[in-house]
Amino acid sequence: MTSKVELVSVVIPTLNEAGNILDAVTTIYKELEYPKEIIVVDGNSTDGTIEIVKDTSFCKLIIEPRRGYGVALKTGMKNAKGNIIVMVDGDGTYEVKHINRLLDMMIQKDADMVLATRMYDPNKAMGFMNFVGNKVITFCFDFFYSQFLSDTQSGFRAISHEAIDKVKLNEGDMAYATEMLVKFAKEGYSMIEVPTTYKARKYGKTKLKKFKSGIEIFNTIFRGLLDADMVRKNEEVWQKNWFKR
Ligand SMILES: Nc1nc2c(ncn2[C@@H]2O[C@H](COP(=O)(O)OP(=O)(O)OP(=O)(O)O)[C@@H](O)[C@H]2O)c(=O)[nH]1
Ligand SMILES: [Mg+2]
Repeated sequence: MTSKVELVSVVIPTLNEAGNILDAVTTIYKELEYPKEIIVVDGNSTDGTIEIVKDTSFCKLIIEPRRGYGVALKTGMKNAKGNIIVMVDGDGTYEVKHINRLLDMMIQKDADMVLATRMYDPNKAMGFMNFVGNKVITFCFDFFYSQFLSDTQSGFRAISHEAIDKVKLNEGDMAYATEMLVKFAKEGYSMIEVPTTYKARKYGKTKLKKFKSGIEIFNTIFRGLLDADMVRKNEEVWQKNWFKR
């Protein structure tokens, strides 16, 4: 439950995002209407990302040499001081100017997590394979965990710091984002969405290995079901989340 925003820690993982990161952080710095800190967790980029972040006066830079999207986010969150954490990619694909929507909704609905969904984007800019993969994963997640999400693979989320500290996350790469949803569902934490748009990557390469990540994500979803406690909690979670919508 999040009834007040004291400080927002924006955590941004980057690996060779020199053409994207400055626009992302300056937009967040200008647009975010709540007290904030911006933390960039870089995986030792070689394209100038580190220098660009250092040149800004308002970003805290952490170098995390260990590989993995989840590893980077975990390191950033460990260093976050805010009662709310916003995670978002530094790759220019998310409309970061929508950041206040997530926080406003978090307060309004007293939610534990608010995700920005890209599934209602009128421009349908997401790649076909990513769209289909996301839909299948999201259907399985919603079905098995009694949730109502439309974009489980969104990496743009506002999260209660207290809640994320209570769940233990083990995934080091892209499945980290799904493991977070599975563990939040198990705890009965509320997760809701606000709409955003999607922009195709203009600079750099994707680090997403579709096949490897797909297997890890499904593994995470099905492993979570082995916990018998989940079955008992499902009805309770469904009721709570349905009425929060
Ligand atoms: N620090 C760090 N950041 C990473 C690592 N892998 C990916 N990232 C960053 O995490 C974010 C997500 O990675 P992306 O390559 O955008 O993956 P994606 O969002 O699934 O794929 P596209 O947006 O479609 O390209 C980006 O900002 C990356 O730069 C890593 O090993 N270390
Ligand atoms: Mg991305």
